[in-house]
Parts: sequence; structure tokens; C-alpha cells
Amino acid sequence: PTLDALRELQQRLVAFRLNYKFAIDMALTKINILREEFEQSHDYSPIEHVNTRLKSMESLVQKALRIGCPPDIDSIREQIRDIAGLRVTCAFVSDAYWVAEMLTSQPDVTLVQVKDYIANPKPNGYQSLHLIVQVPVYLSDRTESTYVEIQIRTIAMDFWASLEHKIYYKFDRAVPPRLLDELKQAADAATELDRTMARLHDEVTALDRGATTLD
Ligand code: 0O2
Repeated sequence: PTLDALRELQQRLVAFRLNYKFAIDMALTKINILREEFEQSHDYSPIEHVNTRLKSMESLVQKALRIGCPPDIDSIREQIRDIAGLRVTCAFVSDAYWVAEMLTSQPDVTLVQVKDYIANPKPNGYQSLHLIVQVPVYLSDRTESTYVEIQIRTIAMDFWASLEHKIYYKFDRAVPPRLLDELKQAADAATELDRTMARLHDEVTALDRGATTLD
């Protein structure tokens, strides 16, 4: 290959990656608007925090290898849909669904896939609502419809997932059965905590709306 051809490839790769950064910015702005608007009219925040991550080149290559994706930009763009990732941590389970509904009902957001691991947790106990959406990225000469993965979950689910992730990699994916059992129990405890918190929140909200006593 000539130097010019390699320089051109480099330019394309940089532009390719930058596009996902812009897609994260687009989605993040949407979430922040929902968050601020909700906080203004209610007495709590449905969104506790939002994390973003742009997949590293290394894990992009690893994933392409794992799924057998052909080594060209167009195939990667189509087949690897979590290059841009956002994780939204909510107070309550109902907030997670609310965020998903508000985002996916926006006219410039296209819902591509939903994996509802809240309604159907993974066997290890993992819970989260995963959306793959497409958002438009408005560039100077074109609009790029770009895939973004949005994971939405409660604080309790997030706490569990962070620890599980650490344990999983600590043991190089071969977690001892005893720890797997305990993790599953911890996931059940997280579900129970989410239920209790939602019930308490509902009771307090009902009180605010005019009920005078709690039974
Ligand atoms: P990272 O570093 O967080 O991005 P795929 O997206 O194709 O790799 P799959 O199973 O089709 O895999 O997608 P799915 O089920 O939507 O899960 C993708 C992401 O969800 C993972 O990304 C994790 O972030 C998270 N996740 C899924 N299952 C678990 C789990 O059991 N425990 C924890 N802690 N997180 C989970 P990556 O690419 O693995 O990692």
C-alpha cells in the first residue's frame, strides 16, 4: 500500500470513531434534558447518574474476531452495535422503563432491539434493560444514523453488576460455583430491595397526595 492510501485509511478510522463519540453526545443530551425536566416538576430524580463509554480499538478488534465480523469498516459499522455505550442508573425500576419509553418515542430515535433482562434476568442474576437505538449525527455534509447501546438499570442492579463484573474478570471467567451461588442470592436480594424501595416510595407519594396516615 502507498503512504497516501494508508493516510486515507487512518483518516477514515479517525472519522469512524469520532462519529460514535458524537452519537454518545447526542444520546447524552437527550437523557440530560429528560433528567432536568423531570427534576423540575417532581420531588425526586429518576436518573441517578449516566456513564458513557466509547469502545476501545482493542475491544472492538476482539469483538470482531469473536463474532466473525469481516475486517472492513462497513461490516463493523453494521455488526458491532455497542461501540457507543451509555449506562443510565435510575432510582426505581419504573424509572428505567420510563427513560426507555421517553427516549424511544422521540422521532429521531429508532429502536432497533430491546433486551429486557429486568423482566427476564440472565441465569447468573444479571438485570438491566438494554436498548440498541440509532440516533442521527448531523455532520457538515451528511447525517450519519449511528448505533448506540443504552443500558438502563437501578442502583441496586448496577451495584450487583459492577461487583459481578469484577469477580468475573478476577477469576478469568471461571468463577467458583460457591461465588456464583452467592452472586445469584445477592441478585435476588437486589430485586427484593428494589421492590421494597418502590413500595415505600409509592406510600410516601400517596401521603404527599393527601392521605394523612400510613397503616
Ligand atoms: P462492556 O465492556 O461492558 O461493553 P454482545 O453485546 O454481543 O457482546 P450480548 O450478550 O449479545 O453480547 O449483549 P447483551 O446481552 O446486550 O450484553 C452486552 C453488555 O451487557 C455487556 O457488554 C455488559 O456490559 C453487559 N452485561 C451482559 N451480561 C452481563 C452480566 O452477566 N454481568 C455483567 N456485569 N454485565 C453484563 P460487554 O461487551 O460484555 O462489556
